[in-house]
This record gives sequence, C-alpha cells and structure tokens, in this order.
Amino acid sequence: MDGNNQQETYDADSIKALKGLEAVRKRPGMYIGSTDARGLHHLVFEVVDNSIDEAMAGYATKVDVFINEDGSITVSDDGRGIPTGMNHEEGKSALEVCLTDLHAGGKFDQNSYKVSGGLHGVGVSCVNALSKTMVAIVERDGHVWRQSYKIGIPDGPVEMIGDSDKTGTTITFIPDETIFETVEFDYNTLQNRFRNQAYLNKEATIYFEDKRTGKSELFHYDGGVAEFVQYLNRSKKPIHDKPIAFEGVKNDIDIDIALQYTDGYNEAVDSFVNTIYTLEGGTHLTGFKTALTKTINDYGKENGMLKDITLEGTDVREGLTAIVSIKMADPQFEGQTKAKLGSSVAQGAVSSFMNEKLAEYFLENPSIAAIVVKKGITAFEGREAAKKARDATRRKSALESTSLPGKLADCSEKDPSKCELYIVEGESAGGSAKQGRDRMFQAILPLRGKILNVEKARPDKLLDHEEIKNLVIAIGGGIGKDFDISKIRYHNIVIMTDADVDGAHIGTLLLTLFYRQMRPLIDAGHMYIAMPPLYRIHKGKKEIYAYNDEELAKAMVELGQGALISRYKGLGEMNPQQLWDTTMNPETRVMKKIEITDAILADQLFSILMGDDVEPRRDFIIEHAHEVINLDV
Ligand code: 0RA
Repeated sequence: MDGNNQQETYDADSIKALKGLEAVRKRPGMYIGSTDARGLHHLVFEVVDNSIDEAMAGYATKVDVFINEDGSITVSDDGRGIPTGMNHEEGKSALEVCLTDLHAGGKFDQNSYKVSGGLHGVGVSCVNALSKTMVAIVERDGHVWRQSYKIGIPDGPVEMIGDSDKTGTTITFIPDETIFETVEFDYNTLQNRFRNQAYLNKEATIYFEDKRTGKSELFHYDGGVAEFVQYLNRSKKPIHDKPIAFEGVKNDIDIDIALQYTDGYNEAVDSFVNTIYTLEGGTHLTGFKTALTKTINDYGKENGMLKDITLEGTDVREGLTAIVSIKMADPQFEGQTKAKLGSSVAQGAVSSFMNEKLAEYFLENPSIAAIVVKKGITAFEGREAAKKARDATRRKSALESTSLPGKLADCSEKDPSKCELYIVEGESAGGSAKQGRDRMFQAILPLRGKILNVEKARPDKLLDHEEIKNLVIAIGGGIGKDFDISKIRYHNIVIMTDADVDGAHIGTLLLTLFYRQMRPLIDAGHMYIAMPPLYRIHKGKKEIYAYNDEELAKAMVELGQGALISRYKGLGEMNPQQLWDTTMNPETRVMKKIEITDAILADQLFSILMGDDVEPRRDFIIEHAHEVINLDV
C-alpha cells in the first residue's frame, strides 16, 4: 500500500468513525438505554467493565474508580494497557481505534466473555462520543501514552508523554451535559454496582473514592457468590449455617451458584450472565430451578420424607435466597429489556451441573438436606392452606350479592381503565375523600389504623386480616402467586396517607403488601402515591398550596406581607373541597408513580424495613431507598 492509498483509507475510516459517533450522539438511548441518571451511570459501568475484564483475564489486579471534584470520572487499572502501536489496517494507533471506532469492540476484546447483547459491551468509544472531554492514558512498553478527545473526536494524535516501568490504562471523562438530563454521579448507585461486581468476580478488587466528599470503599470478596448470599441475607434469618455453594465448568460455561434458606416466605433468586444482571431470568435460571425442584423431590422420596406429595417449584423456593451466576461466550439475550438469557445450552449445562452437585451435597450433608426438604413441605402445606382460604373468600364473595367490602365507596364507571382507587389512611380523611371525589371514576377505601406487616406473616394467614381482605376484594385481582392482573377493577391505585411518621409507616406497609403480594400492579405502572400539599398560604381571597418548602417560600413572596401560612399535619385537616382541589383532581393533583428500579435492592429494602433487625435499617433506608423506588413522576 503506498502513502497515498493509506491516506485515502485513513480519511475514509475517519469519516466512517465520525458517522458512528454522530449516530451515538443522535440516538444515545439506542446505545446506553436512556439519557437520564440511569444512562449516565451506565457510562461508568461501561468503562469499569473493561477494566474488570482485564482483571478477570488475569492481567489486572486492581481497578480504581474516582468521582473527581469537578464531577468527572476516572477509571484506572494495572492491566496490560490498551495497545498503542500503529494499527496497520486502520492507519492509526490501536488506542485511537479502540476509543473512537464504534465497531472496534470485537477486535480489542481481551477475553471472550464480552457481552454481545443488551445495552452492555457498547464500548468505550460510545462513552467517548457522549463525553464533553475524555483523556486516555496508557502505560506500557516503558512509556506513558496519552490522547484526549472532545465528544469522541481526538484533539490530536497519541503522544508519548513520559516513561514508566508499569502497565495499565487510565480513562477520565466528563459526560456531555447537552446529552444527559443530569451529569451528577450518585455515590450509592455506583457503590452498589461495584459491590455486586466484586461479589461476582471474586478475583477482582475495586477501590472506589468520591473526591467530592472523601468517602471511599474497597470491594473484594474472597467468598464470592456465597458471601453475596450471606450479605443479601444479613437482615433475614437463615435456617442453616452456611450458604450451599457450587462452582465449576460445564459445556464451556463457568457456573457459580450459592443458595441459603431463611425462615421467611419470599423468594430472592437472582441470576447473572457475564456479571450482567438478568432481571427476566432465562435459560440459566430455568436450569437452576428445574434442578432444585427435581433434586429435592428425589432426595425426599428416597429418604422417606416425601411420601404422597410432590413439591412444586414455588415450594422449594420459599424463603430461598440464591445467586446463579454464569459466564459464557456469546450469550444471546432476549425479552423486552434484553435482560433474559435465551441461549439454550445454558439450561442443560446449569441443570445437569446443579443436579449432580446438589445430590452429592445432600448425601454428604443429610442434616441440611432434611432442613431443606422440611422447609419445602411446610411451604407445600402453607400453599394448600392458602388455596383453601382463597377458595373460601371466593365462595363467600360469590354468595353475597353485594360482595364488595362495606367500607368501599365504589365509583359508578365500570371500565377498569377509567377507574381509580384511593386507599386512604383514617376514617375521617376517608370521609372527606368520599365527599370530595368525582364519584364517576374515583373509588375510596378507608383504612382503619395499621395494616398487617406481610413481611412477617404466613401467606395463608393474610386473608384472615380484615383490612387486607377488603383491599384484595376491592382490587379484584387476588393475591400472591396467582394474582391475576386481568381481573383488577382499577387501573390507578393511589395510596393516600398523612405526611407524617405514621403516614409514612402505613405507606410502607402498603407498599410491602403490593410489592410482595401484587407485584404485577407495580410493574404495570398502576401504583401511585398521592402528594397532598404541606402548606396553605393565604391572604384575603388569594390562596396558594405549597408541596415543599421551596414552593412555600415562593408563595410567600407572591402574596407578600401579611400572608398567613397553615401547615397541614394530616389529610383530616382538609375539607372535601380542598382535598379535591389539591390532591384528587386529575387536572391539578401531583402523584408519584411507584417504580422499582433495582430488584435486588428492593428485596433487601423490604426485608430490612419490615424485618426484625433495627440496626441495619436506618443506614439502608438512608442509603438506598431513593435508588430502589423511583418515586418521580
Ligand atoms: C486490547 C488488547 C489488550 C488489552 C486491552 C485491549 C485492554 C483494554 C482495556 C480497557 C480498559 N483496560 C484495559 N486493559 C487492556 C492486550 C494487549 C497485549 O497483548 O498486551
């Protein structure tokens, strides 16, 4: 190839690279999912993942991540360093190709576990394109190399800026604020991800420091997924001492599994592929579940513990906390959010591995096997009892002509998609809501006092509780494992409680009930929290409602001297008209939609909030509540 030709290739490639960067900037959501806080943090994960890959491949020992004082992020590893030599095909430095060519991914992957689907593995070039500035510093071959970029475009060629006897890669970037809704990084969001990563890659060590606050942490867990399970169970009560854990390779798939039963009723089984959380599960999870059910039944039958009954999957997973983590080449993801593994090889590999290992474990640990089978039998009996309780409720409802709860003030509209149910704390606020509502489409269910803590109650006992039964019958979709969303009678379900400590507690109890027993309502976006105003500011005939202190200050300025403030301590202080104007009128009200943003954290949130341990509660709520339940409209 002569010089001219090379120049032409270079230009052609540069144009191609520019086009790629342009595409990323035009449709960032296609590459990183979104441009909100989630997408913003995804940039960091993307860069950190590359360094963790280098650690997993055995070349790096440590990954350092800094949130810098100026809000930029630095990710540094002591791996081999991204190659800096001339890439002859492209006519430029390999480093430049890696950081600017969208499709360089495959060529520069250091290991075969690079993820091909979903939002992951889009590459540093993509982060570069969405960054106001990026600086890459590479130490290798005795030197320090540097290149900087603006919105993905190099400021100049790769330069040698010094000597070094070390190796490694350091990337610093500032996200482009014209792309992202927010460019402020959240410590807890990043911390949570790094902690998970360290549990899933026990070789990895991640040091994380926030230079804005001085906070720092080191994540390294020799115990891997078994330690992860212990951590997830930290506020639960395990019924056997140590997690049951298996690690091995089957059909070229690395399998890492840990499980531990608790005295609770919830199932917290989380799965990962190449350290990517698979929210919707998939073949690996199916393989795990079928093997668990089969092996426990086989063992129970062989040992005379299960005579006439066969345990179902839900029985053997009651109270179970488990992590199923696999690593494989070229995983195929499917499903709406590409968070479900489709690769069929994973199912057979995980199930035969798990069958074999668990059967062996039970033989060697008969006392733990007995605990596990007994737990399954108790769950089976509970399920049977719950079924009887449900049938009884159903029969009773069918018998009575007015089967709806007496306390429910129903709406006249019958089309669920047009109907709203307000669950209101207290009889007096309930009364105001009944008078203030639009009875055409708004139904009111007042609650008396506190409702049962479903986190601690046996599932078959829930319907014995009057307030819960009323709620379940009013909503109409049933409860628990056979909740049927197609039967619900309202598409907006609004929790309306006082803005005080008691109200917050009742709200949390209700949320726990919905999360544990009617989860599809939350996932389908049917659940809301009403936001009554905190203040009424008035002067003469003018009045303004304020929903926070900022609005209060604004209202005071607006109404000027002599304005009077009344602070609402509870819903009961509002008359029906005020309640309608401020909190129930669809034209003017503020409601927050309940969204679960992190399923693993949500499980912990509810078990910690509602569990017995007081100690971890406060810290956890402060650290994580806002991440788990995104209460923004
Ligand atoms: C391609 C080839 C080699 C290393 C890397 C990429 C590499 C990439 C990143 C990204 C963050 N940290 C990284 N560390 C290394 C291997 C080159 C060789 O054979 O020395």
